Amino acid sequence: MKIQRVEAIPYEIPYVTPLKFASGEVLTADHVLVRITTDDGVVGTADAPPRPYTYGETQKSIVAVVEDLFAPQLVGLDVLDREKVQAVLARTIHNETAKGAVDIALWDVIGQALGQPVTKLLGGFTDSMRVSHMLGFKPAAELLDLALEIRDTYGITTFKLKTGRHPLSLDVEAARVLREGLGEDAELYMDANRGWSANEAMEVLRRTDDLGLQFLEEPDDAREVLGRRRLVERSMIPIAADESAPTLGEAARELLTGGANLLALKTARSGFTEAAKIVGMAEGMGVDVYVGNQIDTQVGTIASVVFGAAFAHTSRRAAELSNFLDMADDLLAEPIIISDGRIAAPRVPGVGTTVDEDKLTAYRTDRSAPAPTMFS
Ligand code: MUC
Ligand code: MG
Repeated sequence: MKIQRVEAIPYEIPYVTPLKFASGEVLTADHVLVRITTDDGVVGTADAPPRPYTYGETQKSIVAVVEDLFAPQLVGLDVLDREKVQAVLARTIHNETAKGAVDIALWDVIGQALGQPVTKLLGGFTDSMRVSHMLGFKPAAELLDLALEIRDTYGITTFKLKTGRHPLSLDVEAARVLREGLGEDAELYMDANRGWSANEAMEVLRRTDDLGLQFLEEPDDAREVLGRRRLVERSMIPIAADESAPTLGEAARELLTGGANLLALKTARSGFTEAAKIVGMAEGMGVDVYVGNQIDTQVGTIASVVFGAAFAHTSRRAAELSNFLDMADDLLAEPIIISDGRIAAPRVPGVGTTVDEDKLTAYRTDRSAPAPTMFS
């Protein structure tokens, strides 16, 4: 079964609740849908969410890299020759989100061709994932109201608080208000998206010492190696690498040089193939991982569920799977259901990323389409 066509379709869906964090803000999902069609008509799908402020990829760069650079090298390859595909992608450094989407779309093809859910092909460990919800910058009282609403509506009891604000007291106050309002049983952790210096992060850790935070993600710029190492050595809670470790090699480097002792895994930027290698490495080194969120649509989220549920190591901790709730609409044909704080892994062959074609026609921006209507 050979790859016949690789498409990268830009589309835009607005956010109802924009997400603001230390390194950026998301008002519109200006993503790229990647589609791979085989010579016998199987179509694999994946979502690529550009995060320009973090990785430098844009919607335009993803379309260009997928269609102009990767597609000519991929067309004609057998979909099961996975290492040949990886060699094509690995030849070009960076562009992780474009590569991740190509990889996931190919896994979708493979699952459909074999008539098996991809979560089973990857490992088949469990049938659902516990959800963590990510809270962006807001005044502390609003954050608590939102968290309580999410908890009461969806049964979610794990929250990631976006931090990295100045003055630091805003972050500390938000964490304190959430802990007091959500109670001791809620799981709370912070992600500063490099917004602090290492010493500022130490100060926040000191001031939140009594709040039972699970861990701290990307507190400072990991390239300032000595400051980060000092922080990891002194912190009582794990320090997680997110954007400092998007690839297998970078994850290895951060763990071995003392830049982190916990890893965020994002299928949007690692695909399934590289993410699985990171899981194996982390497991061997006694390092926990958790499935993160690149501010994913439902198409991206279902891929994260498929991956997270496949392995014991990824399903241990709650995964960030609910920020599609902030969007006005989505492309996934069967909307994701969050029930009792969990999302079920699809049982259908492939990844389960079937797209609503009418919505795609309405939201894609590469053709003159009818004015987007909101679908209910
Ligand atoms: C996160 O964990 O940092 C914000 C930017 C991005 O790439 O992902 C999000 C969430
Ligand atoms: Mg992060």
